[in-house]
Amino acid sequence: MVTGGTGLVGSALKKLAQADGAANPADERWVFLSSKDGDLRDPVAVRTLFERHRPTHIIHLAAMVGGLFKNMKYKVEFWRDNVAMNDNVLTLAKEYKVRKVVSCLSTCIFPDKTSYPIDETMIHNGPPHPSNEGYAYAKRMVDVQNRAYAEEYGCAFTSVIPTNVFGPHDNYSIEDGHVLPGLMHKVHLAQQRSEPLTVWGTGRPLRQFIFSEDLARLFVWVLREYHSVEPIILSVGEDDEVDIKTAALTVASAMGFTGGVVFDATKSDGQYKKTASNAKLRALNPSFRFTPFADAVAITTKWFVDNYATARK
Ligand code: NAP
Ligand code: GFB
Repeated sequence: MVTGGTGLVGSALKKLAQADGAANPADERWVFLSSKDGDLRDPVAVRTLFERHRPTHIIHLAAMVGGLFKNMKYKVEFWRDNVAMNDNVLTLAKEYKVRKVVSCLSTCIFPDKTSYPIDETMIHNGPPHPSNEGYAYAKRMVDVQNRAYAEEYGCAFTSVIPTNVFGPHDNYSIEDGHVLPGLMHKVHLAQQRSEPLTVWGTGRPLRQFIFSEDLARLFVWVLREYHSVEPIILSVGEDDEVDIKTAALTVASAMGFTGGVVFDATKSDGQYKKTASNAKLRALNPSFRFTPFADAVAITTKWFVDNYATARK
């Protein structure tokens, strides 16, 4: 059972799980949930879902999610909604004896004042960047819950820590989305209006981006092959980190945008960097290969333009 099965990550997972010739064992049945199947903030709705589906394994993706600017605006809701969803899912997973739960943290929840590269042992070593402290503390509690359920009840609950994700089926909202989908939307509009592209902030912050379809492959690997309660970072390497300016120019190039690019430094840069190490992943899954960033951006921008009418924006 995949909660959040209709979002950016869930859609990539659905494409993988349902791909022709997917290496799924014959007895494997995947269920992808959206909020229309039940509001996970409501314990009664969650119980109804567990009664209906009796999941043996759960990939728990559902969350209130957004970029820097949405996080700055709605810290209360980011905390309350995510704490409620996470507590309901883990409580029922224990009650229904689910064999494994893989939940989702994020590299933005790590301490803001930290040494680099960040690794999995550093989650609780200090406050997160204030811009997303509502989301970050809610997510950090999943790690605490996972360890508590393992110690007290022997539950096989674990979590992954993806870096910034992008791909088809993202939320392309300029106000509430993440940087890459926001820039794709802005480039599309700038082309239509013959205007320059406005990049928010200075363009100097650094980010590691993971393609949603790569992340989906890693989720299936974690579900089947990773058996620790400790979180594992799922990210491209430190060397693949790019600054926001480079990311913006990569999007513009992929979309054939030739207009001007301006930087609105009155808008927040947010965290300057959150450079994460993927050494643990590389050690456990040495053969995994990431899609090159420019190729993944090209795939995503094509999807966005082709599906502009129906894309979340
Ligand atoms: P997304 O595109 O916003 O999708 C969110 C999913 O959660 C949707 O399927 C949504 O259902 C569902 N959902 C939201 N509120 C719900 C509720 N109250 N009850 C039931 N379902 C609800 O998010 P995403 O980017 O795929 O993120 C998936 C996971 O990855 C999240 O846990 C997020 O924290 C984590 N993550 C994301 C990023 C990133 O850059 N995107 C980075 C690190 C970690 P509807 O479609 O019905 O609204
Ligand atoms: O993806 P993003 O919104 O969130 O990236 P974070 C924000 C960075 O991109 C800032 C710059 O440096 C912005 O100034 N930026 C430039 C833009 N142009 C744009 C634009 O058009 N839209 C947006 N959104 N940013 C988030 C966390 O941090 O990371 C979330 O707040 C989540 O909780 C996510 O975990 C993965 O990478 O800064």
